[in-house]
Amino acid sequence: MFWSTTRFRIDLSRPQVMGIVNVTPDSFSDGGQHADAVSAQAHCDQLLAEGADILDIGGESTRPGSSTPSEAQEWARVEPALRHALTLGVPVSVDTSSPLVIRNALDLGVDIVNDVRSLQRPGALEALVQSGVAAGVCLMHMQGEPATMQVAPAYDDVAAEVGAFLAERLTVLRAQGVADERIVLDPGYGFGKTVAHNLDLLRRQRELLALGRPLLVGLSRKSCLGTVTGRPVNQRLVPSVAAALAAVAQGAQVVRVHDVAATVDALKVWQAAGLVR
Ligand code: 8Y4
Repeated sequence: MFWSTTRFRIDLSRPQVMGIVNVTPDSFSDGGQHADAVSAQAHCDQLLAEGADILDIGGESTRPGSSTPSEAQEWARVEPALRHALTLGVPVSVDTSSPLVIRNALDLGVDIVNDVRSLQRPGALEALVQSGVAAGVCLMHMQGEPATMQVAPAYDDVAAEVGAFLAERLTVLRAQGVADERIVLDPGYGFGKTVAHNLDLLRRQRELLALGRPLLVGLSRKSCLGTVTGRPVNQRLVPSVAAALAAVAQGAQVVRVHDVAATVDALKVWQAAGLVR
């Protein structure tokens, strides 16, 4: 299976590691936007040196309680990091729901749009379709909105409902002329899901492959790993690597992670043992 993106046709016969680059203002630094841009660029270089196959760059925090930047602010944050990442020779993904950011990023030549809101914001799908470039796209399931999604997540059958949502978004994109090969699907771990929902979904993750598209998953450092292990967010390296391997064992082709070096090492052991390609 392949993932077609603007510049790269990504071979998904081996697991791909997507490294996370957050460009949100550091409240402890008084260096302003320049310092943020420099540290985001250094982070791109580091993740690449650690073996990242794809870089995912985002400027809007989806943490509950975080304030939403304007679209122009979000673009100002991510633009320098995107420009830098685009020189590094690997596919570059922009993590955004903003039509303005999608449009500008695709004009710049970004390879992938990773939208936790699955292009449901007014104008977002149009921005992708009217860009005139065949970018890749990741469609993710979320129940509710980031500010409130963890208040009372509820499902009759989480795997069935996530699958139905992703199938519907796939249909909508196809109807707009987005080729299947450009699309990957994501169960959206932690987005409007209890720990039990997340674990249920992980156990049944392979069912989502019946939709015919590859799976991208993000479990790295997430709160459900904290609940399972009792570890705070800065001590979740081992839980995160274990979760990434579990997701690959359950059919995921792309893992979105903070800790690229450790994840790449773990996957190398599986590859050496012939458990994955
Ligand atoms: C520490 C730091 C603990 C950050 C948790 C987090 C996904 C995603 C996010 C995902 C895709 C996050 C942008 C949440 N999660 N995109 N984005 N899939 N496709 N939280 O699972 O990393 S942000």
